[in-house]
Amino acid sequence: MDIAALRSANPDHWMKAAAIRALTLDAIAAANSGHSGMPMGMADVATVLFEKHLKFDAKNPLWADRDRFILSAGHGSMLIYSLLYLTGYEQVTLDEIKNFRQMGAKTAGHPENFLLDGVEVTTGPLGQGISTAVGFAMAEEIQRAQYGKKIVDHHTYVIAGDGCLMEGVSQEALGLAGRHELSKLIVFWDNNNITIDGTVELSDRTNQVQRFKASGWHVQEIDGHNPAEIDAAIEAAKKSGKPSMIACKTHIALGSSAQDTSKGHGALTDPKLIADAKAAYGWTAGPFEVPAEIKSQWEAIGARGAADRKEWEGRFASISERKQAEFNRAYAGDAPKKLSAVVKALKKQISDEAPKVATRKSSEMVLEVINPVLGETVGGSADLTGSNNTKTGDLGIFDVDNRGGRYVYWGIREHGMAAAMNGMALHGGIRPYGGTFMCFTDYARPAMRLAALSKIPTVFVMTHDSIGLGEDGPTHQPVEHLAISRATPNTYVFRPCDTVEAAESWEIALTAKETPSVLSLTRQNLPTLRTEHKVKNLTAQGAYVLADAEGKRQVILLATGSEVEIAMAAREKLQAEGIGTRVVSMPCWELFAQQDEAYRKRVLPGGPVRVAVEAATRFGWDQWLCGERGKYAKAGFVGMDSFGASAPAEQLYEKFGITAENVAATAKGLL
Ligand SMILES: Cc1ncc(C[n+]2csc(CCOP(=O)(O)OP(=O)(O)O)c2C)c(N)n1
Ligand SMILES: [Mg+2]
Repeated sequence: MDIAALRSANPDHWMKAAAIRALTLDAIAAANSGHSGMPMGMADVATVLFEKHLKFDAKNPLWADRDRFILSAGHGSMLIYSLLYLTGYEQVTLDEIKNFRQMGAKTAGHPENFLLDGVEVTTGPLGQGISTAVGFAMAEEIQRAQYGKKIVDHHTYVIAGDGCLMEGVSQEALGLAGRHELSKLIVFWDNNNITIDGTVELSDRTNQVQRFKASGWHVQEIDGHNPAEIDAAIEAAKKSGKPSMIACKTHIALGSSAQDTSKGHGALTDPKLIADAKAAYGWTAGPFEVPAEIKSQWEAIGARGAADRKEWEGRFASISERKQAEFNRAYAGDAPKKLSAVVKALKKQISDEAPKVATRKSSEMVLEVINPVLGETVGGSADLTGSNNTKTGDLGIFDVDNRGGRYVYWGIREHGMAAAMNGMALHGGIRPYGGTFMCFTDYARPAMRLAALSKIPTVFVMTHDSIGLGEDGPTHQPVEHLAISRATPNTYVFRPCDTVEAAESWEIALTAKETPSVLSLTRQNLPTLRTEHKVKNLTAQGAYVLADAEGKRQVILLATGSEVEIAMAAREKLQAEGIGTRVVSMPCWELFAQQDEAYRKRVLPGGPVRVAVEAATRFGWDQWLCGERGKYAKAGFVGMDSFGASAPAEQLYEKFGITAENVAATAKGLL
């Protein structure tokens, strides 16, 4: 690579890009960790993108109509931190660059969306950024249909590496973007042919250009160090009616002795290597120094969008006040007042009518009243629409010729769906929910974890939540998935026992601002247990006394979802024998854990024996079976300790002993 020739061909461009490379080297040397090669390789692409194309205003990073820039190759975090610092984002000071990867710094090892406004997506787990970006592009289309091009008209740009493209989820993302002709999605592939173990050839020979083309993308191949080619390619990508991939041939760790080798992937900290690389760049400034002239050129880039933003604000002010308020409300993630009113009305109706339905059907009944008053919901399912009951009448289907459609046929792409839903929520203005079978939580898991970590209130509608699904058998019967979901920090796991609890769960899920929800719903019918109407949302307390003991309280039965019915039947048996028994419904452990100790002790007082019943593994239950202050109550558990089996649901409940008789016997055995 003839660095001198690159320098002399475009000196202005070169020095701006060199600032990224130098800051990257300095910050990583100071941290003694990080990934130098990727920012050094992609600095030219990023410079041209920010200088000539990206619509942003560094002083107003959350401007709703900004272009979104997503660093899918999140290990190259110094690329985005350098860009944010250079262009003048206030949150990224030089001190932040100097404190890269240190305790309390906003410049974390990998970019985290909740630490910095300029970071749209938390990335690092390869493949997530590009998949999440698909949701951004879909959200943009939906919002444009709702508010018009003068209010919503921006691009989503992604930098993805070899690793992002090798991850399976990238194909789910590609297929979706191609099918929906998401023409405002533009992906730069950092085609450096290097990963950690060596060359890409060690593990892959996929022709990425053909793969993207086969998936319906517009593809260009360029020299990723030639600013004119980069500029022209972005220009062409913007004009294309398809999503665009620009394969940028680059050199990892450009200009250093580690160039084009896997050694260049990680932290380059050797002082001589750094000095030589800077010399090759013609960079004479000291560590962390950016010459004033270069910094001011970058700051001018950061201010370039200010005029655009002002014009946009003028256009925004010209739409009706009602529309403005609606837009701002949806962007803020605030639910309309009507939400609670329709939920209450439904609860009352259900308590009166007491239907016997599966909670997946309950969920649909709730969505039927919520979707019309919450214009920002976007529903969908990974090819299980009729099973997940996620589609309501008024939504319309999202498609190329119906961008306003609020229902997405995600196809058999649980992971891609979950990531894209995260993207929709992060874009702003959209409340996504999507369904699959609870068992396939596993297939969506990496994006569900990122939703929790990134504080995204995505709603995962997981139906067929136990052996109660019956004949499809153990491949489809979750037993460990509640535990996995509950083990994830910042996640609400709702397992409603009837339609009233389902309505309450949805209300909480759709008003949460920073917490994703998992709705665990049955295939089999359940009776309405909340037959006495309560205006208050009892699920918001996480657990509550559904039926109290008559006489001396000797037993507390704890249950969720489909097993609350069983607990109620066990209570009848025990009461008939004069054993005072309380039933506690626990639709959301996480919310119960958040209640004050006094409430928790009122619901679960010490003394009585406790038996939990749930058609899942015991894992996690001991925190509730154990008394407050760590003293074990006499406790039992009725549930699953193996995989299920293929048979009708009622027979399975008998076979695995999840019956009222067994619950009552377990309690009596403890007395
Ligand atoms: C899902 C996932 N698996 C593994 C890793 C660890 N990892 C970080 S970067 C990397 C190699 C990525 O190669 P590439 O995207 O080509 O980046 P480059 O070496 O070119 O910077 C790996 C395996 C990760 N971050 N995410
Ligand atoms: Mg690579």
